[in-house]
Amino acid sequence: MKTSKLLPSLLTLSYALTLLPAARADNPIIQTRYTADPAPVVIHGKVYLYTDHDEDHATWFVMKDWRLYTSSDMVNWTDEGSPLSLKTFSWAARDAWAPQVIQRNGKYYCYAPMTQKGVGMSVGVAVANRPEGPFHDALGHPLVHISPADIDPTVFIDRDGQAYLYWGNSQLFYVKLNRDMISYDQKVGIVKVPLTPAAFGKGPGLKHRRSLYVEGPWFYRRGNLYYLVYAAGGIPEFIAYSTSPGPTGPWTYRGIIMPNHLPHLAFTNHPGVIDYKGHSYFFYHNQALPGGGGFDRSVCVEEFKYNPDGSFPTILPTRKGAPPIAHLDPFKRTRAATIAWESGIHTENLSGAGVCVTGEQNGAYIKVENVDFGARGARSLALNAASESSGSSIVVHLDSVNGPVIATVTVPDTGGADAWKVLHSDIQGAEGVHDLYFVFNRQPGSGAFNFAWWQFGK
Ligand code: FUB
Repeated sequence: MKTSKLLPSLLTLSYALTLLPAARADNPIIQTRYTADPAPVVIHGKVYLYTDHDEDHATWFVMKDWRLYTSSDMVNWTDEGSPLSLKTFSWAARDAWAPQVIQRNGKYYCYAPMTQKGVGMSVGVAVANRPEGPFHDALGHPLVHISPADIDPTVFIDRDGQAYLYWGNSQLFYVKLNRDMISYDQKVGIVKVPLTPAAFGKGPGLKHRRSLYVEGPWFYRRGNLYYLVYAAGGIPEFIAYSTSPGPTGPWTYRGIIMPNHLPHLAFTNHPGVIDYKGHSYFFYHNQALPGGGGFDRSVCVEEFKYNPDGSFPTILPTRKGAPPIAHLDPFKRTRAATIAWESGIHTENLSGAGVCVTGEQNGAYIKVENVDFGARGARSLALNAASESSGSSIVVHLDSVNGPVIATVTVPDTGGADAWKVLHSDIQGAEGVHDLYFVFNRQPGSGAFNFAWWQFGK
């Protein structure tokens, strides 16, 4: 868990200079944990972003659980906790690597690779009644194990109802899934997709004129064109793509989407592509957070537009990421774990209260972006907190961590870190659209303090 944000350096400065001045999301979009291998999916009008979780201070891929974040505006991301972990699969030994989730039959299926005890990397499938989970192992054994490199599943349902699962490192395999989504047509078997250099055309390259499939496939259809976006070229990886007139090829190499050798990128990269509310988004990971590295990565997002012929533009990583596409309504209850940017806090799933925020340090803060108080503004604030000592407060600022103060909510000793109390404050001066900063004012030696949700009143 990180306690400070991007370190000032010349490298960071050049990265920051790619910013646009308008309000935009902050990359990496998740700061409370190291996250990798983004798997976004739109469900019920919301973006569900499943990720891996790199453990802190890792010197190899040390990954034990998967995490979920949701957003309706692409800038504020709500921590939904961990919907599944290695413990979900009795046969798993380690390596909770790149998953993908899809909806079918009123259920949610998560395909995830992990090391099978005594065997090697295998792909499992877990099922849930809600996208938030909890997910349960659908089979009690792996769905596929055909090679030592069975990683990075990507799943897709075509318009005729046929589902496909692609996966693999160095070689890309696929099977046709049956309608139950937890078995596949053994007759078709497993076919290698011809994504070898010999099959490539002359796609527009930057440093590379040819590509070589490595891993991280992301498979989808747009109109009549089928896309495979993937990590390519060896280490450090760049993101390339191929297209096909059908779900099983023939594939044509189309070029590089995100080059490598750029500031803050990790030696791996991993794509996730969605359309949401009329916009197109490219998710990837970098190593930009403090303490970050090839095994402590962080998920980012950029908005892009397809070219008229369906090809991708080159997408470069930016510090500011995608712009907001909706205002956040402050008059609805918002979980404190809804965060555009933070400093010095961590999130934790507390029984009875869901994922909450803990501000350990004096001055720790949460930024919530693009909040619309309307012309008449807000007059009151309610927030739900639990504290085992008195003397702390949450100070609410507009537009910056030192901006105008609209509320100071004193947090009493509520009787314990799990004894929740709704606290109230009158407020003034919150009209129109603002970023909100909830700043934690902590007394030295004060005890545990948790923050569950907030809501403004008119
Ligand atoms: O996160 C572990 C592995 O690194 C993934 O499976 C690959 O896609 C690469 O990102």
